[in-house]
Amino acid sequence: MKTIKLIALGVLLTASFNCKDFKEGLKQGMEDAKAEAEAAKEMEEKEMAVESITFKMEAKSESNVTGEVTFTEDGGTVSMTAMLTGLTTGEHAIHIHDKADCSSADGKSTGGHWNPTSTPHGKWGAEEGYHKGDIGNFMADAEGNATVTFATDEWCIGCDDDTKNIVGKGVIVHQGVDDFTSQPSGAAGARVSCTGIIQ
Ligand SMILES: [Cu+2]
Repeated sequence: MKTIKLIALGVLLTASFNCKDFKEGLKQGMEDAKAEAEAAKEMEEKEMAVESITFKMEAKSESNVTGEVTFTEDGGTVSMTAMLTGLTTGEHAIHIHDKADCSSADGKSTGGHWNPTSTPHGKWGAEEGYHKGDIGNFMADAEGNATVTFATDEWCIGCDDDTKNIVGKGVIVHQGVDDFTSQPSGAAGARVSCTGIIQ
């Protein structure tokens, strides 16, 4: 009789211990799942975060070319929209140059083209190579206005990749047309408008 009681007690104790373990395991599992879901949500929010920066374009080389340029990063793509006014009617070049410094009257304080991959100058996407700042040419209408749009996944706003980060660079609008062949600048003439890309 005594033995039976002891066995019964033993079974009872084992059962209650197992139950406690099970409950703790379940609790831990639920906590882990919650933490995982929170981390995933955070990642998603980070990926979905849209960053947008806007700068005023400053007239250079005694031109009247002013305007505004906006860069927006969304889902790994940076889009640029430049609204310009005061241009001469016709085609002009626009590039990203190496420095965000528009202090000189001729805009040359921005240095040469932004070319972090040390490739030849060319048309964007060209097999022979192109600078990360080789946006290209655009048309100004009869009133001297233009809207330039461009988008690429080869830029970023403030990321750690120096071959992609446009922050600290400058936007230059030229009086002339980029011929996509002259090295290293495309022979696009005077720099008529400038802004620094400063975050
Ligand atoms: Cu240029």
